Amino acid sequence: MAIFIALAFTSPVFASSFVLHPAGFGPHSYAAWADGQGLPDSHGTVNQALYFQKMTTTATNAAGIAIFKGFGGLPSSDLTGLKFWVGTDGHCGAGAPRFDVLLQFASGMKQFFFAGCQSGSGMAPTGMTATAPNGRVFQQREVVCWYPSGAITCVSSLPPGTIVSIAMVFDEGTDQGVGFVFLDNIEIDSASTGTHLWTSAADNHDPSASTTTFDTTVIEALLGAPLTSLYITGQF
Ligand SMILES: [Ca+2]
Repeated sequence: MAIFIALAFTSPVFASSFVLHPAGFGPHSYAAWADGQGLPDSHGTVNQALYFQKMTTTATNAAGIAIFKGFGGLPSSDLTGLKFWVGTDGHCGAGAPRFDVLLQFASGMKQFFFAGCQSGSGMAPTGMTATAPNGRVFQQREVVCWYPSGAITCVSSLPPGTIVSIAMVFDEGTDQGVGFVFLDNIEIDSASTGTHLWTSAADNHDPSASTTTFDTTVIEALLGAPLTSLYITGQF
């Protein structure tokens, strides 16, 4: 409990801004904006995509991760849509890349709810595809249901609770697939704050936060929980 309290008071403050923080932990694993790899951006002509990799075994404690700030404190019902465009040359597995929403219930307990890229794992194709200037084909996928951590049944909506954090996690390694994926046009739809779309690092309200962080203290503060909690079954 002391660790939780300490993290709460050392959290970076980006009040009323919506920020995507690329990050990574463990060997050969990170997320970072990559020039020339994605679909056209809303600002400029760099055609960035958000690259995730885990170039090691799945069992290794490592992941590429991106954490969103600005949604903490909103009720779970406020989250009306989560989408991204995934490069079809990359890994789109049951568990990675995935959206992870951490909710806190009235009881004070927290739980992760996740939706994996692969069809049947929480996300599904919308039917939209596009080819990037470099030739990479992207397919849009959206969250259609959520797996409460530890559960085997996908629920159609999040239960009542308060959003602690939203993240994307890539932790399936080279034994599960190619060990990387390019994502673009990452979209979070909020009933109260509107549509938030990241086509490149330039869409961040805090561009200085677009540089990949490997500081686990910072990552855990953004996540609102220890990294080990990503693998806890049930509530904690
Ligand atoms: Ca882009």
